[in-house]
Amino acid sequence: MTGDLVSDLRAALGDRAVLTDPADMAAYVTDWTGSFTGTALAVVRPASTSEVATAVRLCAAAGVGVVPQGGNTGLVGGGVPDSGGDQIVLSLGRMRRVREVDPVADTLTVEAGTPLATVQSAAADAGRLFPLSLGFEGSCTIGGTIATNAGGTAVLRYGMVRELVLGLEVVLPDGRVWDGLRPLRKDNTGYDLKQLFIGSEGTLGVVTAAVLRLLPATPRRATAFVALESVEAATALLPLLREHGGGQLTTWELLGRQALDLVLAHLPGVRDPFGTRHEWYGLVEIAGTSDDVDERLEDALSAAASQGLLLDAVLAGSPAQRESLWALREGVSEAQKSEGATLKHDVTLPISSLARFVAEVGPVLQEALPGVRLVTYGHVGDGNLHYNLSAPVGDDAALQARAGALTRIIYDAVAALGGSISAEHGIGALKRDAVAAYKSGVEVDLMRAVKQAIDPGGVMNSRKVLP
Ligand code: FAD
Ligand code: 2HG
Ligand code: ZN
Repeated sequence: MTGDLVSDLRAALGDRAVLTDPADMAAYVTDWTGSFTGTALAVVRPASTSEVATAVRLCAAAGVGVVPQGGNTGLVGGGVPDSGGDQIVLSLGRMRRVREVDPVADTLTVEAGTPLATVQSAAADAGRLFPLSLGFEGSCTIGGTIATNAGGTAVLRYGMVRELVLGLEVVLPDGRVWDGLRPLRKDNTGYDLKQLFIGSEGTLGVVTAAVLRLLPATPRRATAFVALESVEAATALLPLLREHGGGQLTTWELLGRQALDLVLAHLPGVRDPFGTRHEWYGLVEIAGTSDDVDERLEDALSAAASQGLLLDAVLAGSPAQRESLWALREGVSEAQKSEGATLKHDVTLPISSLARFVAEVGPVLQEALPGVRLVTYGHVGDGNLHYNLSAPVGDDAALQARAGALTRIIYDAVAALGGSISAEHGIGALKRDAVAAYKSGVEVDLMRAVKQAIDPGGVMNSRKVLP
């Protein structure tokens, strides 16, 4: 049966669109973190929406599951197959056309496999801004960011992907195409179907194209890297930054010393901007169209210093300096990966509880695994921490042996403080089983009902997200 499927896919899409050689498939069956590796019947690379529809229809008829994949930069193992070897990977990598830029509607229509950086450039070429911004924007696809409802470093101002999408084109699990590719700002005709697919991590359908909102360009950027005494200082600074930012505050990021140490140890060409060590650092950016962004930032930092919330600050005086400050923040994932075994926890809490969370959980983790390194950083302005752990120096095995217990300590503390175990990376395979423990029974029932209604045959990425 499945041998027939591969022949049918080849006949319909062409030989070059269907990979079965393990060497050709290798890059598609292991994720960026290296923690998730599986096997697949085939990797299918359609070039158009109708080819996606054909591939999904053939898989559904053969009873074979489909794992959609964009740039394979996801951090929860959602875009790679498991070890069952009975699914196909459907890569959107060949669908990378910008279909339309509409200056009147202020929208951009793109195919799902378009890299995020290409979307940003297309917006810039039109004198506008597509504000989604994250570390691997050259590699991740717009379809992947939609499927995960990605966040990044400008959520504080512009919101998550969910707020940037006006319309979607989706291939459904039975191979039909839902054409919701509309640029409408207002459409109150019942359930907002596109929002079901955004953040569904490929479990309800394959996103093939999207209409995206464009925003005013922000050519003037004022950026500072600051030293802070505590997480409390970082959260106390937020209202000040907001007040002085005057609606132009775009980024407020946090970095613990351990995170900075890893960046300084592993990334070439970076340096500590301060002469002395500090416990915590922040990266702030105010962006707009006029030069007052510099003044706004300076005023905000002076006010913060006079209230004792700031220990030191470096302002970027040139684009090159801005890049080097951003590199310290954006390099953490890569640096932590180079350091060895990592346990990722992309958590979110009410902002007012972040400091308490960090103060209370750290000592409990140290007791559970002496020497464990707390690599804490993230989007503090959104209440989102990447509360990642690295193994005690030279002892990756200890971290792996205690992984379950350490994660439970963190998730229990998050739940007790009213937070969520995934802020922006999703559930995928990594957190699938935790969902049952940390979402309510009603929520899990509703999610299952949606899955059953749209994908009763369990074709789409069915071993992910739902417990
Ligand atoms: P993939 O990894 O290929 O897939 C991700 C999920 O979406 C999978 O479940 C997959 O099945 C599904 N999927 C992919 N394409 C489609 C499609 N067309 N239709 C339906 N389902 C699909 N995330 C943030 O939110 N904020 C960050 O700041 C951030 N920074 C990152 C930094 C680094 C260094 C890395 C490696 C990742 C980062 N991420 C961040 C993770 C983030 O989720 C991804 O980078 C991005 O959103 C995924 O895009 P992708 O094309 O690589 O998707
Ligand atoms: C970031 O904010 C990303 O840098 C990646 O979301 C976080 O690697 C991680 O855990
Ligand atoms: Zn992040």
